[in-house]
Amino acid sequence: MSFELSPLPYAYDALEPYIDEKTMTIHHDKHHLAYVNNLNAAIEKAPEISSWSLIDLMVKINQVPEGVRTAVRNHGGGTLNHDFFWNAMAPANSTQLSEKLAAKINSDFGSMDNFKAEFEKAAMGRFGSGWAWLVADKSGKLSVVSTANQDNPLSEGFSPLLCIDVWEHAYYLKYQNLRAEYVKQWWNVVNWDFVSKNLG
Ligand code: MN3
Repeated sequence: MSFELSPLPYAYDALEPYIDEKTMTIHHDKHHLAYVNNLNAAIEKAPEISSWSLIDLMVKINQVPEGVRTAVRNHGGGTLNHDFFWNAMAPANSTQLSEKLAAKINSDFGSMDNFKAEFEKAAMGRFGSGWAWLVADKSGKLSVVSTANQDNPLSEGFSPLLCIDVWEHAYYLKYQNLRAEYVKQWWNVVNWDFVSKNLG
C-alpha cells in the first residue's frame, strides 16, 4: 500500500486574502507532495509497516524499524500534518464553533481570548520550523502544545483538534518575516466545524 496526496478540500484561492493562492499551490502541490513521496520511499524499505495507517505510524513511531524511523517521523508527520492542516481551514466566515467546544474552551482556558493568546504564543515561540496545536489529553482536557519539524502530538499521546503550520513555506510569500501577522490573519480561515467535530 502506498500513500497518496489528498486533494485540497477547496480551491487554491479559497482562503484569499488571508492565505494567498500561490502559497497554497506551492505548499500543497510541492511541499506536501514531497512528504508523501518520501514517506512512500521509506516504507518501501520496511515492508513490515506497509499496512500501517498514517495515524498508526505516528502513534507507534517508537515501534517503527529504526532504519526508517526518522524518515517516517519527518515525512509521515509531514503527510498527516498537512492533511490535517488543510481540513483545519475553510473560507472565511463559513464555519462555526459548536456550543460544546465553546464551553470546553471556556472551562479549560478561561475564555476564547485566553485560548487564542496561548495558541499564538505557541506559534510565535516555536523557534525555526514546526507547528502549534490545540490538543486533548487522554482525560479530554484541552491544552496548547507546539511541535518541532513535522512531529505530531499523537506521538506524545495527545489527540489533535487544530493546528497551524509555522514553517516559513506556509506564509513567506505573502507575509515574509512577519509570522505574527500571518498567525493573526490565519484565525479568519480556521474551520471551526472541523475543530468542533474533533472534540467528539
Ligand atoms: Mn507545511
